[in-house]
Amino acid sequence: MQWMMALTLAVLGGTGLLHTGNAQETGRTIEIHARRFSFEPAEITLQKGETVTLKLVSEDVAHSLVIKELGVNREVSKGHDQEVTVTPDKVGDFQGKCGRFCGSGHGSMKLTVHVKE
Ligand SMILES: [Cu+2]
Repeated sequence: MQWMMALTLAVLGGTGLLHTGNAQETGRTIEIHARRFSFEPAEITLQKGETVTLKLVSEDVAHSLVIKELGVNREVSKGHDQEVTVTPDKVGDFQGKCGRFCGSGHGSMKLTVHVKE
């Protein structure tokens, strides 16, 4: 089922607003640590039009980072860092969350993404 979700997001991402992928693009890398029950940092700021690599690191169990509006949906298990690139093309504050149930505090795993002009 995961791949279907990824495919759906890829299709949605292709409709215009945003582009994500695994291309070897140079640019800023932001490391995001996931652990029960938070993301560290809990807030990041991106520039509109800037391609940034988000490096996901899990410190305990499997988590995922879902930022629906930026087309991000990536699972990360302990010891298997994941990189996902994102190029936001709209300004605003977007809410990321953990998409993989990881325990009682799962619902409080939030990541706020600010996209500036
Ligand atoms: Cu979780």
